[in-house]
Amino acid sequence: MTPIHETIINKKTNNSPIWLMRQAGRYLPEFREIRKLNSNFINLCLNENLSSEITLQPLKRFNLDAAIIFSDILMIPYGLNQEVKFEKNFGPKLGSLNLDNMSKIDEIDFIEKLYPVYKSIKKVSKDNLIKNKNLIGFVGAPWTLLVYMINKYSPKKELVKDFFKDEFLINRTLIILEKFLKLHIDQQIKNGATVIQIFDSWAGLLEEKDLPNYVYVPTLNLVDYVKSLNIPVICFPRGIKNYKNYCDIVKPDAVNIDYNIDPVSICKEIKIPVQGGLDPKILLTDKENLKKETLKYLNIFKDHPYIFNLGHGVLPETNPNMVDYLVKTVKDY
Ligand code: 1CP
Repeated sequence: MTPIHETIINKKTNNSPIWLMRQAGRYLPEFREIRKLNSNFINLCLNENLSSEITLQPLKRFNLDAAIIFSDILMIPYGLNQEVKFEKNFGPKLGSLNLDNMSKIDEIDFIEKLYPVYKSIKKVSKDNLIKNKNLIGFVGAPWTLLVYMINKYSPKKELVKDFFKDEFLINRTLIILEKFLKLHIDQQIKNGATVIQIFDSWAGLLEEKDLPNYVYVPTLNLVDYVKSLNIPVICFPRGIKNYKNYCDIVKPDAVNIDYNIDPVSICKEIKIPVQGGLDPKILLTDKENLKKETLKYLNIFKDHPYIFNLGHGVLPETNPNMVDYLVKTVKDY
């Protein structure tokens, strides 16, 4: 059994598995090298030779326990025929959302459009570097995808004023998303993903009263689906205030915490395996501070099933030597 499966399934403590969100990405010079020659991000995700190579890049450098497939949560709106572009220094930009068009997409067309992603997963799963390690497949949670699809760009600043105006559009989109997210999860598993992570990066935008409708119910449907396929599922409801409520209702196999939540109270309140927490900005400081903060999380969770990770993705300005130091600190613990 892999170290991550030991932690999630057997609730093993003290074996310190580690992987990092955005471990494949712009902080690695070997990624930037490929990215420079491939200005279209979607096409890069759809190039199975390059995306599988990028997926394995961090495993060549660091003693990580998992690879996460190089793709993006916005491949789903792309697969549903909404235009998706990534603009330099701006982020994602989506085209208009056409419900009639989206309602007509059938499963075969969708799978065909995203086929290179699945082939890339298959390729990585056969590589020697992934032996006794996990290959993490992922999806965006329905709420976070809805945010991008309706807002059309990152809600970093705010949601558009009339975001909730068209209830019919919102409800229909959530139903369509559920269907195709299940399909996407299924295809990733069929091609070799051994863990699924559900990213709800914008769960923190919602008021408590709206969580059942937009976060709990749609995510629970996906979690139950992954469980039915006998694959562990990790949820990351970034920015929510009450992780305990979330875990009690959604019941993922493990939960990733963000860096704003107090890990001591999480450890006390939450019984399921926990992942992550360390602020990625700590990797921008110095080794002494990184070691101190890393040991803080390891000590707090030393008797709890715990997978080391960050409280959000690795920042592009991170020095790879700091990532190396982090992985070694965790492995030496
Ligand atoms: O070179 C570049 O400009 C591309 C930057 C980049 C990368 C490396 C984007 C654009 N996506 C990715 C890969 C990616 N995205 C992965 C696989 C690699 C890995 O993790 O190692 C994963 C799992 C994601 C998931 C993702 N995409 C999320 C959920 C996690 C999170 O960061 O909160 C989200 C919200 C996205 C949307 C997205 N894609 C890219 C960007 C810059 C963003 C965020 C936009 C925003 O701030 O709203």
